[in-house]
Amino acid sequence: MTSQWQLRAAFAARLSDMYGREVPAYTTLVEVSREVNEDVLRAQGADAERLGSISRVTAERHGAIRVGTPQELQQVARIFGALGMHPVGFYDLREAATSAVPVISTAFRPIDGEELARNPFRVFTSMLTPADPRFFDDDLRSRLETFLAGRELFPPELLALADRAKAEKELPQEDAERFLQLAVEAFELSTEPVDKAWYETLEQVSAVAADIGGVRSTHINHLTPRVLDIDELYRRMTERGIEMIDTIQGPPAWKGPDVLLRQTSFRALAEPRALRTPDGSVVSGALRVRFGEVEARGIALTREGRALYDHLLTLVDQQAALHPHTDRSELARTVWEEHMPATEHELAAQGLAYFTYHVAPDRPRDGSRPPTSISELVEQGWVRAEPIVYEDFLPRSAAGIFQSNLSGEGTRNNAHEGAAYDAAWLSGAIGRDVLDPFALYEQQQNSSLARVARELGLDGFLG
Ligand code: OOG
Ligand code: NI
Repeated sequence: MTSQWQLRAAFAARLSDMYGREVPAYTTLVEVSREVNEDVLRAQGADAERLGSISRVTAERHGAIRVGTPQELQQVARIFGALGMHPVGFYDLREAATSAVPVISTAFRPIDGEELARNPFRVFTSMLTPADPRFFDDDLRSRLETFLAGRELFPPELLALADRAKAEKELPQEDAERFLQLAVEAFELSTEPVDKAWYETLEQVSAVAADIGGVRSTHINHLTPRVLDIDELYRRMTERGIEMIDTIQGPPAWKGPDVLLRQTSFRALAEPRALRTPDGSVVSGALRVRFGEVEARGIALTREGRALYDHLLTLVDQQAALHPHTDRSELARTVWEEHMPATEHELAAQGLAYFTYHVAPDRPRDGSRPPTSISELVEQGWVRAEPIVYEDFLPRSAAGIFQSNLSGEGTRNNAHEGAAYDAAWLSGAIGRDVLDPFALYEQQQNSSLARVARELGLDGFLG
C-alpha cells in the first residue's frame, strides 16, 4: 500500500523530473539550490536546519497551476485531496497586480506539522475570472466560457483513483502507480496545436488569460525549490549566465530573522509550440509562459506581524518614490532595521510571529516551581521556542512574479466595477473549506503550549 504522504512525495518528485526535462534551466536551478544549501549547512551547522531539516528542504517544492472554471478547480481539489493537500488562503491577484492578471487563487498544501515535515509539497492554484468586466466584455466572456466548458483537463480514471485515495487514505501499489502516471501526464505541456487567433485574442486582454483559456489542456507553470541563501543563489545563477528577474520579492536581505517568504525567478523562456492558423495549417511558433522560481522561507507572522509587514511595504514604496535613484533593497533594509524586531525573542515577545514551545531537556532540576508565563519559562530555560515556518504565499510577491514574466501589460478597464470574490465564494466553488492560514499556525502554537502546560503541571496557566 502507498499512503497519502508517499503519494504526495512521489508526485512532487516525478513532477520535478518531468519539468526538468521540459525546462532544462529548472534543472540548473535545482542543482544550484542544492549546492547553496550544502554550503550553508557546512557553514552554519545545526542553525541551518532551524526552519526545517535539510532533508525536508532538499525535497521541498511548490508548483503553480492555472485553471479556467470552478468545475476544473473542484477536480484539482480532488486530485490534491488524494495527496493530503487542502486549500489554504485566498489571494486576489487582480487587486495585487497593476497589469492585467485576471485570476483568484488558493494554495493546496498539507496542514498538520507531521505531514508538513514528511513532505510539504504545495501548489499555488489560480482560477480565471471571466465574469470580471474590467478584463472581459460580454462577448469575450461568453466565447471564453463556451471554450472552457468544452475541454477536459483530467481524465475520469484519474479522478476516480483520486477519490479512492482520498477516501481510503492509501492506494494499492499498482493503482498508486497508475494514479501518479496520469496525474503527472495531466500537467505536461501538450503538443496539440494551439488556435493562434483565439490565443492572440485573449493575449490582448492578458497573457495569463491566454495561457489558461487559449489552450485545451493545462500544464505546470513553474516549480520552485527552496534555498537557504537566496542572495547567494541569485549571484550564482547570474554567474552561470541565466537571466533572472530584476529583484528578489518579499522581505529585504537584513541581519534580523528570516520572516515569511523571499522569492525570485528566471525569466519565462520561449518554448516551441505548434500553432494552428486561421486557414487550418499548422506552423511552429514559440510561446513564453513557463519559468523557474526559487524561494527562501522564514518564520510565519501573526496577523499583527503581517500587518507590520504590509505597513513596511507601504513605507518602502514611499521611500522609493522619494528616492527614485536609490536601490530599493537598500531603502527596504533601512526601513526594516528601524521597525522590524531584530531577534526571534522580540518577535515572540511582541506577539508578531508563531512558535512552537517545547519543554527543555536541560531545564532546572533543583525542585523549584516553574514560572507561569511563557516568556519567563523561555527566559529561565524551562522551555524552548522553535519558529514555525511560513508555509503560504504573499499576494504582492505572487503578482510581481506573474507580472515580471508577462509578455505585455494586457488591458484593464477600471471604469467597470470588478466582480466580487472572496474566500467564502471560493470555498463554495471548490466544495471544500478554504482554510485560514493564521488559524492553522495558531492551532499549532496553541497545541504546543497545551503540551508544555501538561508536562510541567501548569494546567490552566498557558493558553
Ligand atoms: C503563480 C504565481 C504565484 C508564487 O510563488 O507566488 C506563485 C503563477 O504564476 O501561476 O507561484
Ligand atoms: Ni511560485
